[in-house]
Amino acid sequence: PFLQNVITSKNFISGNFNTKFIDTNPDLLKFPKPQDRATKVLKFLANNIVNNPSGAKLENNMVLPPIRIPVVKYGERIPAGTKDILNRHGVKGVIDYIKQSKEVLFTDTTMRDAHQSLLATRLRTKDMLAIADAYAHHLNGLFSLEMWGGATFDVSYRFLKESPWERLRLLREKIPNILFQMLLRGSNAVGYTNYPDNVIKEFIRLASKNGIDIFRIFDCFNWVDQMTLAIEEVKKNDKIAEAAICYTGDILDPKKVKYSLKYYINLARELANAGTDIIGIKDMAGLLKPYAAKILVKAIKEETGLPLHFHTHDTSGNGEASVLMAIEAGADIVDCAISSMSGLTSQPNLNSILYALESTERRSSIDKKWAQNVSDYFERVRRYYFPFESGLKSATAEVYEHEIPGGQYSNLVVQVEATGLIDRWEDVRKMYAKVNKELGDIIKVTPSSKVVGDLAIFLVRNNFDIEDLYEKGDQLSLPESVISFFKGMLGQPYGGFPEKLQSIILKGDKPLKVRPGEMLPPYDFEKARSNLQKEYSREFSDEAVVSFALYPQVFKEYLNFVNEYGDGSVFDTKDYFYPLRKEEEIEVNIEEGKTLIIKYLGLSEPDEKGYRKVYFEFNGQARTVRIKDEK
Ligand code: 3PY
Ligand code: ZN
Repeated sequence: PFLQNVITSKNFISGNFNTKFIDTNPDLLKFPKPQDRATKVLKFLANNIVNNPSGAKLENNMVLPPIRIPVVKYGERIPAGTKDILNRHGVKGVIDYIKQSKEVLFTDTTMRDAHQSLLATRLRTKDMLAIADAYAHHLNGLFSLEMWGGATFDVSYRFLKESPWERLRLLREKIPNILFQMLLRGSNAVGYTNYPDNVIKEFIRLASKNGIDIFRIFDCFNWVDQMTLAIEEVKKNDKIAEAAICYTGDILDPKKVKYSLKYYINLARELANAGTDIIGIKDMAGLLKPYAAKILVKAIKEETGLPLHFHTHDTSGNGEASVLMAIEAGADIVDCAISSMSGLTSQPNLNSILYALESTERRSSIDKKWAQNVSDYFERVRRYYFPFESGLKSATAEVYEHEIPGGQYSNLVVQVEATGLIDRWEDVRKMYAKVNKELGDIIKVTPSSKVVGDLAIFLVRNNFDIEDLYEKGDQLSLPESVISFFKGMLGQPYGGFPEKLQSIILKGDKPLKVRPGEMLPPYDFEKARSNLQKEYSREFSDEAVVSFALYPQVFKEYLNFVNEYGDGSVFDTKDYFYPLRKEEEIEVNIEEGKTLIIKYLGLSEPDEKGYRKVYFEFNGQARTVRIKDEK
């Protein structure tokens, strides 16, 4: 902690003081009150009971299954994996390894896209760490783990009250042998808007330093200008750049001319010229039909000669067929999720595809028994997250109509629920398709997908239709994301903006024509750091400062929350999300060997100021916590 007291004073430590030092620096003897972590833990639980911020509830008779962690052969050395190739032979070593590999290589997306797509990104670090040894010791045949980026960064701070950096560091410690991969939204980093170039650079530097090896870089409009800076920066950090093509439309349909095979081939060439090490096909909604996958993969491989990494979502149920077709056409690496976290809006099933490839030339050496053990683990863990599931029970062909990305789907359901519109979820999906058409049939992936989603919800909530946008679009208080899109703040969509609608919504203001990152003044990191240090009287790391640069409000709310309630990551998942039930007793491990035993006894009615008293037994002693009832 950054406190100018005597034991942390630079002058004192370096011996640069005389006998008057203490007299002339009285502040140095002001020591902070030791943080009472136990009180924070009780406050956190009391707040859950009174305000239930996660919205998750367990009915009285509901039981969640105990978590079972498969036993790893401890004491044995962690076997070598792809990360060792990068460590020893650099990026070129990894690329050569991919090129000479006869096997299909697999990326496991369970810790990023799978839970983003199934559980509104809520999977907590604790539940990842518990299975990390199993990955390191037994699933070292995986090419990479996609475990960071996309929405995980924001959601960690916003909803899980834990640090995404800590997640990265802790997983890296436990899994030193498998390449770590993240999803980077080009000029939007891990946010929903463009950032100044120096923020993108600093973010990539720190992500690299903390353990990311492969950066899948995309732009929501496939605008290469918004990707080159990130590609170059990744390479400067001696990491692997995987520039990705976002797929939309249908190359098989001669009526859908906007996003043709030729369009994708040209794009692939541009990305190869921009210096990408691997080329990604990012089919974020799962629209790439199996036979189209075969054509596209083959064409792009021929055009670029680069290793190809294939990513899709199984929303339609055709995802596994697309993966197999992509493999057939020469895809080098494919994304899948562990069985119990796969399917629907998530990635296709890793375990099943391993069996599908058995006895073929491109069969994988990944340990199928351990893939099952890990699946068993997640099957139980997933149950704890049921409030965040989308409700989808089977694959749906409707995705070919609405085109909602898998990674947006479960988040959108939660957003729709929070707006009180869950009864009109079907209408929102239909409106999503209409809005897309009206915006010019854009590529929908974060953040452009958020624009479409926000506008669809806005229209449904207000009982408006598309015509209302034309008739009174200049008078409506449209979502910020929509205005920002029309202003050009997300970049230039392929094929341009729908100009009539744009001029109505911007009320005649001129939109940006150039890359927003060029216009934004560089971010002043040192000023941000010193402001934070002043406000919170402590030191802030580079990682914290860049988090603040990306998400100023969310990051501060996180800091304030942690000041008041402590770090959310200490709780088991049940106790983190769900209010305790009366008479329930739990254990909280606040650090190795330090366990609190807490029993919830009951609560009072609110007093005249709206505060309730929450009664606990804490390590055998009675304790009361006052909490404002915000409901
Ligand atoms: C994200 O950017 O979060 C995505 O998952 C895009 O598919
Ligand atoms: Zn995805």
